[in-house]
Amino acid sequence: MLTRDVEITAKHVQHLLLSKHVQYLQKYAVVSNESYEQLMVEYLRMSGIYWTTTALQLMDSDFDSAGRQDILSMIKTCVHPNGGISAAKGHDPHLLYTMSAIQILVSYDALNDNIIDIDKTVSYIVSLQKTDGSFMGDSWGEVDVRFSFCAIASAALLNRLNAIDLDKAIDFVMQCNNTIDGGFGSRPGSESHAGLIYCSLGCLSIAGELHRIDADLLGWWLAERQLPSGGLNGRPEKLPDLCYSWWVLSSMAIIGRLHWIDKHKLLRFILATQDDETGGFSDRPGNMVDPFHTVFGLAGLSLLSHKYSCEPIEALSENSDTNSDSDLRAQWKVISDKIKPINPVFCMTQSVIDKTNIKLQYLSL
Ligand code: 7TP
Ligand code: ZN
Repeated sequence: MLTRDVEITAKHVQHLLLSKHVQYLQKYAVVSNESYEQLMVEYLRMSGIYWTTTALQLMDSDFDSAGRQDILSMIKTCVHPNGGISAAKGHDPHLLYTMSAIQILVSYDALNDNIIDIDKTVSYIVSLQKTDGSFMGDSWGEVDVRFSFCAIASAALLNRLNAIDLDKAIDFVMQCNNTIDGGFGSRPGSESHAGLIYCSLGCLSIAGELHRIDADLLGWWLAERQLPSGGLNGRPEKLPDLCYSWWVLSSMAIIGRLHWIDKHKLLRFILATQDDETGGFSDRPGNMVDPFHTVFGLAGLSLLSHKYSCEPIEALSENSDTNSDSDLRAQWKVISDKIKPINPVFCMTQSVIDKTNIKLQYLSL
């Protein structure tokens, strides 16, 4: 079978460029100064702010209180009379940006600062649930298991899970489960995809319904996403992409099978996607960086360095140690010291989730 992959060489970056990433992201965090990059991504700005601020929080570099106020005021301009939140002022509300805004507000401990009306936001979420339990992303009506995750995770962060019909919502998520590979697609009968598996497992973890999946079958499919380069793809025969370090790893962490991938090879791939001039991470080595891949690169490193409990692969490669292997090994301590633990369901710093009432389920082997 043909394998589509990239090659990682000694020329690629092999250590974490922490301060470069902070510099890169701080440029994006400034809401009032409409830089060229920001205008380019106006249609997803609320998510861009969530990616940027979460990445900075993971590196413990989010002490800019002026930025916090600007961001809270910006969110206020995106709240619609129906309770939904849009990507930017004047755009239509959508569950995607409603969730991003809620994630930002929770991480800034600003849920009760009158930026949003929680009751109205909850009724917006409730209004998008259909009779089969699925959720539409907005009033245009597209249904996707991603929107189930946005709805369930948002309701949980607002401490109002009881407002939605969770049993029916989970029944729909389970209809998206494929018995052939244990994965999940966007709708019943759709092909499995790592991003949708993450969304589905997030729903099941919040609902405490993870016993409904075949974790060994799914864990096997997820482990098969790792390519010889060490990078992960989102489904068979696709190129590796850094953001799948998050979608696949967080899924494996939720089902207690994170140690089924080779963490050293993946570390080498993730480090190689950094840009040593501009800072930030890209999808593949040498490509253009963006805040999206930057947060998921850092989040993947966080999971790998804090959550990977068994070390069978490390033990195996111990005797074939070259100089560059031991340099790479030394990076683990730097990474776990410099990047805070991440929550695998919400992709927010674990310390923020610990302050909420949210109960999450995880499987163990
Ligand atoms: C550059 O082309 C795209 C393609 C899709 C830009 C955005 C999208 S997307 O909105 O559908 N989306 C998120 C996404 C964002 C970026 C990006 O963000 C660039 C700059 C910024 C500033 O904040 C880049 C890509 C991207 N993608 C596409 C992608 C990811 N990996 C490979 N590709 C081609 C993902 C996409 C879907 C998405 C996934 C998760 C999520 O939480 C929200 C949206
Ligand atoms: Zn990607």
